[in-house]
Amino acid sequence: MGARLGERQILLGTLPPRGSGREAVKTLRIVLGDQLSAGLSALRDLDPANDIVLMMEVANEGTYVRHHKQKIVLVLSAMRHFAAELRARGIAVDYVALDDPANTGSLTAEIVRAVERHRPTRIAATEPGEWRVLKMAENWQEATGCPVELFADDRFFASRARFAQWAKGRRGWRMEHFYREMRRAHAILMDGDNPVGGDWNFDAENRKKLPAAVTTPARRRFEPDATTRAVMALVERYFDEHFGTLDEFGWPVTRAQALQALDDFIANALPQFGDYQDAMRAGAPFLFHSLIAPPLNLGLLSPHEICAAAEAAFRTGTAPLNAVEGFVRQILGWREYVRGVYWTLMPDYADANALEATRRLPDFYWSGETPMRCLAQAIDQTKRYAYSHHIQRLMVTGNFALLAGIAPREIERWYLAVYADAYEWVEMPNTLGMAVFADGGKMASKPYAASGAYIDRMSDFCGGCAYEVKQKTGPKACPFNYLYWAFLIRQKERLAGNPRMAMPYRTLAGWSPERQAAIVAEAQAFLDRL
Ligand code: FAD
Ligand code: DLZ
Repeated sequence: MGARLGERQILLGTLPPRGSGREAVKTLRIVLGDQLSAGLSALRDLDPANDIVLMMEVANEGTYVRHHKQKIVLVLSAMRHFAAELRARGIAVDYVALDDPANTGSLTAEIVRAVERHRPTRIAATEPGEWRVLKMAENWQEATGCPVELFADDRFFASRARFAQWAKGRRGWRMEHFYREMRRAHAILMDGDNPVGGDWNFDAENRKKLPAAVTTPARRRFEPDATTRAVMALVERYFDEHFGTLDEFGWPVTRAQALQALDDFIANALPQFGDYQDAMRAGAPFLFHSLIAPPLNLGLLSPHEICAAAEAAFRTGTAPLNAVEGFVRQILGWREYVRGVYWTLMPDYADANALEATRRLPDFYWSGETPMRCLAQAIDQTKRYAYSHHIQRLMVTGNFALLAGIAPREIERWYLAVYADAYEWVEMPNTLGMAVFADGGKMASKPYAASGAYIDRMSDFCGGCAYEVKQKTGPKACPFNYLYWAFLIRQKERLAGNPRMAMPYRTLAGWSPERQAAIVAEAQAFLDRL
């Protein structure tokens, strides 16, 4: 007992004697870094007398895209805490640390080594959350010579099959339709057969600008403990060239901390979540958002308990319906919907490029050095916190990538790298489908393209910007303005027939060919300078 996690060691449990009559079934149970849930399907029916849990810190999972340092710290620290909790329950955990000299750096090779060490009767694992890792898992039986049982990941409201059944035969998929079915199926915010409050959606109340006089609540962040600090040192050593800084690390790394973060959100931010969901303010990264995606996507919280906590806040009168419905829709609706889209459309989805965008990602996405203040703010927050909220992702960094025609795969890899909550199953549809319309409308009914006026309306960014948001052309004009119109002109054949794009195309129809050509030329000159 008492081994440091720098070493690989079985701490508890005795291996059954070999060749002594009836051999007990010995299962090697694999827990990946985003599967940190006590009720994980791979851990069900675990026999503490015979089974061993295998957890592996491997360099490849940190580098297949160069993840933000905070994301790697979060995953590895949470893995170490989870292993300690299993051990405290008397479960044998074979934990391979990143700096174990024998560590091969890859999941499959580590499983092969573990099978040689333990000679299990079978391997049990929960389906990985990502296509790439699922393909690896499908090879584990052949690679190890040991039978592998892959269990479904049932930590979601909807199984993959449930989504596929919903999607089958539908001409267009829309989140709102799926969400209503989920509300009914799981009896969330329902009064009998009807939605609470008489409407399914209260978004009309949820698009307010944040008045300067409204203060935002201090948020529950967590001081790194000894385990997290040890991982931080390791990450600085192994991943020193990765994006982002560790100074502001404050993410919950245990289930107990994640529950505290959830309580803090429900009590202090949820009541105003709806009102200011789309607002942005310089120097205020969190506003009234939940900050719950990083622990949720690791498995430290379940979506069911989060929705139940939000609904309870409404039922007890501590949060209004527009806030609670808006929040529940993100989790019960969007999160489940994008997972369904991902698994239904992979692997072809990864190559989607309906708008034929080919531009390289500008360097300022990594440095944050740009005179466009909205982008500089969003990227600076991303560096410091591995976080920016949805509207910054969608309407600032995403909108710019859409308008500038950045190649979908480049911007998609950027989103996967830079956020503490980023996993391909949730990030890819949001990027390809929602932010850059690369799937041509599978996810969203129209591109989320906007000029500087939208950013000005929803934030205080434009005030201190080097550009002038009210100017449409000229050297001081906000680049979002001419990029927006040039985008519409460039994509006219593809988008003008979309009824939801009718208004801007009507405006454009009133412009002379010369005016249109001048806008295109100005946008092109800007893009050439990037
Ligand atoms: P809140 O605003 O408080 O929302 C509550 C919860 O709802 C979130 O924690 C999340 O679990 C869920 N949620 C909200 N919006 C979405 C959405 N569009 N899709 C799926 N779930 C949603 N979310 C991720 O979890 N991982 C990602 O890798 C990711 N990449 C994104 C990339 C782009 C281009 C965009 C536009 C959005 C992305 N999102 C991603 C969705 C969303 O931006 C984040 O979930 C959210 O910002 C996380 O912060 P929060 O926990 O404070 O969320
Ligand atoms: C993201 C991540 C990182 C950085 N490191 C590890 C790791 O060392 N070991 C591990 O088991 N998982 C890690 N992960 C999470 C995996 O990448 C994740 O399981 C896949 O992306 C599937 O969702």
